[in-house]
Amino acid sequence: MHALLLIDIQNDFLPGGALGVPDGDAVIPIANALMADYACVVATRDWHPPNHLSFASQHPGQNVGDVVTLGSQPQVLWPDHCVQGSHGADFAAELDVRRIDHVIFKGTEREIDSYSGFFDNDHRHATGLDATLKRAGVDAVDIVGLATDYCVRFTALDARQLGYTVRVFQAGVRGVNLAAGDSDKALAEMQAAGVTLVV
Ligand code: VGL
Ligand code: ZN
Repeated sequence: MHALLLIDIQNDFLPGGALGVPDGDAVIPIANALMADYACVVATRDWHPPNHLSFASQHPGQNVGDVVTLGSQPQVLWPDHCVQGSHGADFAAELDVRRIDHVIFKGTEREIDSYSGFFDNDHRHATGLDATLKRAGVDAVDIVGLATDYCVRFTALDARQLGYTVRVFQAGVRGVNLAAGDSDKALAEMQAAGVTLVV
């Protein structure tokens, strides 16, 4: 059984948002069109407390784009984004939320980020996504959303590691590209891990 995963299609990741992904709004019509084809649609939401340690604002003297260590992982520092309950954390207004069956919140613990929809970046705590999919009888996931080089990438890699068949719709993802080529590198990494890239 296939599920469609909608990764972090939230206001703050759209152009003009706090962590706006270039052309990020292009994924919305693709997500809306795909949803009709799936019996199981699961959306993730980046959902940070206001003092989340992925925010540069929590590290005096550091700037957005600097890298620190959180848990055991290198952590890029971001602008404040997707704060729990804020407009920026809402689903994009144009997203057809009526077709979403399950919502998974991630990045909720101050001390560790969660790029993957399945686990925090230290792989210590599960978000419930794997359990939700297993309960629904899902063995294959198709992925669209934001951002290619962060949350799409780590969700796809964890899904492969958990044994799912994984496809990423290239037209339905967009990347941050802090460094030029990051998204292409992420797609190549996913493909090397057994993810099928659907053009
Ligand atoms: C994301 C950076 C920080 C994402 C979330 O959804 O890809 N990127 N938080
Ligand atoms: Zn985040």
